[in-house]
Formats: sequence, structure tokens, C-alpha cells
Amino acid sequence: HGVPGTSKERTFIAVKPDGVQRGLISDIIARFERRGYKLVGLKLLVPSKALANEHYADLSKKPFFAGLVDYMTNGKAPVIGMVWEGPAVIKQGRVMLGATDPTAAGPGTIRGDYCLTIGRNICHGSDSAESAEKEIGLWFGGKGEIVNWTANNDEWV
Ligand code: RTP
Repeated sequence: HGVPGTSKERTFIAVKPDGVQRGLISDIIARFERRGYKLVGLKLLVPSKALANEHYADLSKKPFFAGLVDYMTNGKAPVIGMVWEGPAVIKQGRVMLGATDPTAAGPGTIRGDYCLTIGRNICHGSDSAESAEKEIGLWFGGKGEIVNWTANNDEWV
């Protein structure tokens, strides 16, 4: 699960079903890749209800919870789950996504560039070290699903 506060910090970033349907997977990956973050986990899946319920457990009392879980799990389009690693990736990942409500997201952010509706805000990012640890453990369990590798990009001329 990475080491928060170091260059090995890790976060969970997802492209939600509307982002996949809209063909935004590559753009979202490209932004993190070009920034210099390292992709250490990647999968495409239709999450189970159990996974979505647990992922959004903090929101279980909200009126939009059932609709949120259905949108994530109904299989109309899959989800891309990713683990990205690098300095301050938890905080910067959220900055790169933009505000949860896209009408408040600045230009240059993913949500600020591509969407307007809170219920269809195309992406997710862990909001704290605790959430990152929980979410990475939830979405990535299998042996070898997260890969440690050397990017050779941390010593420019
Ligand atoms: P996220 O984890 O997706 O980056 O968003 P967040 O923590 O900033 O926001 P949170 O309040 O935890 O909401 C999680 C997701 O729930 C959906 N939502 N729908 N219909 C609504 O009013 C509403 N409010 C929130 C969004 O998909 C949001 O990303």
C-alpha cells in the first residue's frame, strides 16, 4: 500500500463507467503518466455490489447511495481501477481530478475539462492516506496485481 509522505506514496484512482463509456481512459492515464507518476496497478472490471458498497461505505446513509452503487455496478460500462505511485500522489491526484462537483472544478482538471454533473463525474481518487490504503486493499487483492518497478525518471539532467 505504499508509504505516504515518500516517493513511494500510492493512491487509488478509478475511471468510472461514464468515463469509460466516453472514451476518456487514455486521457486520464496520460495525465498521470506525463506528470511523472508511476502506474503500479491497473484493471478493468464491473465491480460487484459488495465491492461498491464497501468502497462507498461512508456514503451509505446518503439519498444518492443506491443510485451511485447501481451506476458503478450495473455493467453498462466497466470501471478502470488503478494504483498510481509517486510524491504527494494522494493530494495531487485529487487536484488533478478537480472538485467532486464538476461545476466547481477548475479548468485544466479532469472534471473541469470534461463534465458538469456530480452524479457523473467520470473519475475517483482516494481522499487521504487512510482511504488510499483501504481502497487499494479493496480493489487489488490478488498476488502480483501490484507491481514494483523502476521508472528511471527521477534524475533529470
Ligand atoms: P470521489 O471519492 O468520487 O472522488 O468523490 P469525493 O470523495 O470527493 O465525494 P463524496 O462526497 O465521497 O462522493 C463520492 C461520489 O458520490 C457521487 N455523488 N453523487 N448525486 C449526488 O448528489 C452525489 N453526490 C456525490 C459522486 O460520484 C461522487 O464522486
